[in-house]
Amino acid sequence: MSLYTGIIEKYRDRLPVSADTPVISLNEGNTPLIELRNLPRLIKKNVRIYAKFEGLNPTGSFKDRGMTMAVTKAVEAGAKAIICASTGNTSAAAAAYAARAGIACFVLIPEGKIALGKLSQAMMHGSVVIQIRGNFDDGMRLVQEVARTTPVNIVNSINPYRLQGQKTIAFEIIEALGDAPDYHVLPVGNAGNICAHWMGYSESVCENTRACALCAGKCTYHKAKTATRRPIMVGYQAAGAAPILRGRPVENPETVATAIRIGNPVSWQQAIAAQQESGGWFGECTDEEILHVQKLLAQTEGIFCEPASAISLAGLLKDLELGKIGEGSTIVCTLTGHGLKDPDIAVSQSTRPMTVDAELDPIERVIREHLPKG
Ligand code: AN7
Repeated sequence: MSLYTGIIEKYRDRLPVSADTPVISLNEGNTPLIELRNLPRLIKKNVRIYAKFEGLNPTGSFKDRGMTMAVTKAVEAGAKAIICASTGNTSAAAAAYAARAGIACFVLIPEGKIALGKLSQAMMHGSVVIQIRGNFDDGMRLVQEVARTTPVNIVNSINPYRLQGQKTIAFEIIEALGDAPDYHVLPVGNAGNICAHWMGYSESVCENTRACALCAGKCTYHKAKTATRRPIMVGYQAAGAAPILRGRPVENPETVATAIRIGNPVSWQQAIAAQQESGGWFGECTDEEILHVQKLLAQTEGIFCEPASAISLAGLLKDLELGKIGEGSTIVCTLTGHGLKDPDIAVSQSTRPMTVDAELDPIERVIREHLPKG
């Protein structure tokens, strides 16, 4: 029998764990890489676009990859309680993994600004939910302060184990494609994930030569590696929460994509380093663009991601249109969270269901009205 048992077991040789580490896992990772078949045709571009659908993780977002590592290491160190500030997904993952580990979990969330699905997860898994009259950045600051005076282990991405776990997404992509893609596009909020992706890609290529110009793929070190190159990294921020693009913190970030409603990202400098080293860039999308593409993806490809995830595709479509990403490219797009996380957004922008009498006639009429023509 060979059950898949999560990213730590799978990539144990590339993660900071030992044989005695008590692994806390919900079998996260191993998410599908889905080729978008209809969108490239629709936009008339000869490109290969793959969606890495992280919404299919146990709690519905990529945060599970980081949380299995952070909680595992916390438990190994004897922690009895973890804490995080969150726009929603981190708190959902922290709550679930803490429950699995049998330890306490405290989450600080901005009052009224996290999606219903995420709030329900934190509550259902029994974490102590503290809503603050402030935003994520306030919460992040308070978490760091309170961790100095109380015995709680921070599981935000300033905890280095988080990014260690999240880097495994790059390992899976390389395995699936046989090498790194030309471009990797993703949303940027607190900016940890773009750094984790870059770390994962970087650890997969020959360190001596990076592009392997010297060894030409022949040295032993190179042979132990899984990729011959690294992708160009492109990160997208919401127009109302784009500190990296503005070059300064945004005091009152606002966006419909509440997951990335962050004005002062913790991993700002490392994210810029990843962008520069890879030869990539940052871009921005309006709320309108985000919601349009969320729906487009749901209706042309059958993939339902949350608004913060759709920004990666919204930005990609713009950059393809501008020619910044050329024809013939292979692009991977991280869809960071599931659309079910935010049912309010989905319902508010979709056609209302109709109500009819429980009779054959009206139903038949509706079907005839809506059948494809021809
Ligand atoms: C769906 O949950 O910061 O740039 O507290 O939930 O690594 O922060 C969420 C972030 C993208 C941005 N997509 O990733 C939190 C939190 C989704 C997210 C991001 C988040 P980072």
